[in-house]
Amino acid sequence: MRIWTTLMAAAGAAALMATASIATAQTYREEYKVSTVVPAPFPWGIAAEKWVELVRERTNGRINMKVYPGVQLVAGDQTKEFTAMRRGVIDMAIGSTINWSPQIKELNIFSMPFLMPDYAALDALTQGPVGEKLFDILREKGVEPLAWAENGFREVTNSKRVIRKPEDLKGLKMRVVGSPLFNDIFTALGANPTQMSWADAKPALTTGAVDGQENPLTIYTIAKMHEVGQKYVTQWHYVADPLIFAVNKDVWNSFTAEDQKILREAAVEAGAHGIEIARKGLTGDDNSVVKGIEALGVTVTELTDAERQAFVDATRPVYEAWTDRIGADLVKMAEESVANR
Ligand code: X2X
Repeated sequence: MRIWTTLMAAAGAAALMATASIATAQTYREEYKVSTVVPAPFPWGIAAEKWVELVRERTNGRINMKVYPGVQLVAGDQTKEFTAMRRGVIDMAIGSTINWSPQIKELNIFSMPFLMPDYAALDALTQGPVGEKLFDILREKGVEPLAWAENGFREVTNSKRVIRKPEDLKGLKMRVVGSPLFNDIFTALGANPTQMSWADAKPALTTGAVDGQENPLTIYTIAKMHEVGQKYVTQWHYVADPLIFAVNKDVWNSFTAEDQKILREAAVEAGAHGIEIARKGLTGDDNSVVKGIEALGVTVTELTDAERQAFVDATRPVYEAWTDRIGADLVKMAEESVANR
């Protein structure tokens, strides 16, 4: 009798488990779409591929994700990516804080000119109370944020001349993206900024519709911007854009707790890997990215502290105006995190 009961219990448990796994398989979709702006071999795209790969491995294929680069799910308009993810047109994304800032004004914190002097400052924001606060805000807005990765410190390039002082930007037509904050910065510096998606940027540089742009040097190198006339690069490190891994709320809630954990841990790992390659050749003793750009016949200018200060001063009114728009409390929190890094 006891044996019979045990056998029945075991059979019952097995049946239950089979039902559970069928239910899971039925609720999960065949594919989850992951949006990015650029594909591998940009560090951004590599981080995305790594996430997909780790999740596939660790869920034994239960969660099958696919990267859709070029923000093709929103016809190339990167400033619509966040809204599309919130509405479920996009399931998941690894997005730049710049591209989501039109909907989440607080993400403009990373675009405050000269707030972050170095990578330690950037890390102090993403890994500290500012990062936590931003993740809370994202959660309130209907997505589940999981981890950080990195596009990088954005340097200014152009086809006309060396930029060493604000006056050198005077009259230059500059491609900018995402936030009106960039319009304000470049206008304050005497340039003529134009908002444009990444898809339109390279053609505009090729035809000379614009003279310059700003982007991390990994983007400059991999997109071969020297071939579209960008012969002058100035390392002014004025802002940096981290990337955020996030999932639409309903999609997130459809996963089991076990799978949510896998997704989150894989995002953290893929993000760390992405950050490592985004900084390779740009940190410590390794300046191979800059050397590589110079080897293409491009003039790379590093500013002295005094030269950099002139840009800080010229953009200070913009910083102050945007402190109110972003929220004085958050800006103060960020300044403190930077000071205590
Ligand atoms: O469009 C850009 O400049 C890029 C690729 O860096 C972003 O998506 C913010």
